[in-house]
Amino acid sequence: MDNEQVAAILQEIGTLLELKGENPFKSRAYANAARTLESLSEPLAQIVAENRLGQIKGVGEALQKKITELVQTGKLVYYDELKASLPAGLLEMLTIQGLGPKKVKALYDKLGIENMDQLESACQAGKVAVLEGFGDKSQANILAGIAFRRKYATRHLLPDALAAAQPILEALRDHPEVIRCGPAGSVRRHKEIIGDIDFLASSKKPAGVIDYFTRLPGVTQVLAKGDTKASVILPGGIQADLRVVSDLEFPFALAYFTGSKEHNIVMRQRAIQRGLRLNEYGLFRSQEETRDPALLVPCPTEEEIFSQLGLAYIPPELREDQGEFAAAEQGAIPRLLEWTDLKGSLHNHSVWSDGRGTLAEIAACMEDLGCAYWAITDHSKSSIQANGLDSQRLQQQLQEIQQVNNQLADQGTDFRLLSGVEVDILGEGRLDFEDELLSRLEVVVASLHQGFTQNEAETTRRLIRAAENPFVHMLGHLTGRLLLEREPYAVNQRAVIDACAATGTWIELNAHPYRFDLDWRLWSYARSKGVRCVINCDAHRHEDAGFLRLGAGIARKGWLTRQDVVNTLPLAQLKQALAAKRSAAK
Ligand code: DGT
Ligand code: CA
Ligand code: CA
Ligand code: ZN
Repeated sequence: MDNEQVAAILQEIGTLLELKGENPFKSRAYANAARTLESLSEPLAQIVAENRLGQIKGVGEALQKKITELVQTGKLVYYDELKASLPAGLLEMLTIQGLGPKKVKALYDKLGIENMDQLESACQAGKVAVLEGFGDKSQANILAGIAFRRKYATRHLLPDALAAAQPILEALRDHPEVIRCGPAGSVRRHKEIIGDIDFLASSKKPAGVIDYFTRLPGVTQVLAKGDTKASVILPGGIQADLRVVSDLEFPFALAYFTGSKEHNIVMRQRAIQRGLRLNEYGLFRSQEETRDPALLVPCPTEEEIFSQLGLAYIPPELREDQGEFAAAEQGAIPRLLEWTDLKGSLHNHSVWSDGRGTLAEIAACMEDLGCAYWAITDHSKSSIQANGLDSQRLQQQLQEIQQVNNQLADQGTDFRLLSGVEVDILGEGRLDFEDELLSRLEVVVASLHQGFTQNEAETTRRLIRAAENPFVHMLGHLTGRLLLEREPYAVNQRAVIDACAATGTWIELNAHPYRFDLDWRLWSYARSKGVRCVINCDAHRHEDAGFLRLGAGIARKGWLTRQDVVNTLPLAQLKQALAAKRSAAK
């Protein structure tokens, strides 16, 4: 068990003890110890092995025993028993706004309420209002808090969060008392799923900025409001927090609130190793926690903070503690892909299957957006629900693409449509079309759209067989996941990546925000195997071209550079790249 896991359990023990009504000093001791363990610079396993737990401040004998048990066995009998002694629903009740351990304990002791549903019924029956320490207002607040939790499931797709954040950021930039501002948190790190939006601003008059923020159009509810921070609900039910700091503090607060939490922990450890302390207020020449301005190491920008800690600048997308520190120490952070490097998308649909635009409309629109090419890869015949093309219609479409391209050439335009198909991968990895037909198409994407229920070995075999076909350029949306809707199907992704490496097959990064598939966490592995990425819109309408930008952000999270991404190539080179696998197979 690593330091973080041990810290999380100690933290939870503190909460459970509070719920049991134990001595507050006891529960606080656990919470404090958890914080201390989080910022340790060496693994607990080593400290335990060398019998040095006693040297850590705030870790007495009883805690030493428990930490040792956790580190050595991965379990703690005391914790398991404590947890079993209370209903599991109590912890969930703590997530309701305004309900702390004391109140949850009172509700449990006096009314026997064990979970959120029971709490809701009790409130509706008026039983909570009459309890000592509660009252009508408190009961109404609890009901509102429960409704809120239900309605606003706290996970949102990235583009929804970006769309909600955009007008707020513009409004903040317009405010005369705002010096610097920007997004932080998971939005700035370009995570595929967002819990809440975090804004940060610097100002000499924070209270005025907070007031302005809570009154902005689009703020549907104010959850909390103080002098320097506020939480609100934006359209779509997304929660947004704003913190306002001094401009001196801004870079430190930005680094802190950008996270991730895991990344921050390593940053703090690095500071401690250098005899410094890093927190949201600054970097201080101090051996203990402080925010004393006299001890501050001034850093006008985030770059300077990294530099003080012996690191090259780490782009926000990489701040996940996934190897960025080793790279930044050696000055080996790659120059990441920019979305403007992308020249077009190689997996898109038209009215011929389930898309909206005609071929001529798509060509005009994508040319206008500045693309160099756009592949038309409509569905194949087995995708009946998506109006998939049979071989005859596909051949008609080929002719129409030729006509559109001829017209483009006559107009002296360099933009071209590319012919193609998104061919279904059928049972045992057979494809929906014969090789002969595939060989006449410029771009072949092979995707799984059916038979998800099969076991992992079978699905993996199907994908590998598709990759082995010399006419398949790339595998589409490898895991079939639909974020917040459908789990990925069981597939051994690394085995498929290995097969793509062996056969010279590319893998799609499907940039549809429901998919972002292949996941960013796997691209480092694919890259290490020499597998190239294609960032595709899977466009069904013109607006979907905007997915290229989102996909590029996900590719950046996957450490990808321009060289790793096929559709950064200009048309002539792309055509060579498309020909390579086929000629190698001859
Ligand atoms: P989200 O909102 O779930 O999508 O993810 P984040 O990363 O935006 O998380 P959030 O909003 O809870 O907090 C924003 C950042 O603040 C987070 O990435 C790191 C920092 N932060 C928050 N709480 C802690 C903490 O307990 N310890 C440390 N080290 N950092 C924290
Ligand atoms: Ca957040
Ligand atoms: Ca937050
Ligand atoms: Zn598709």
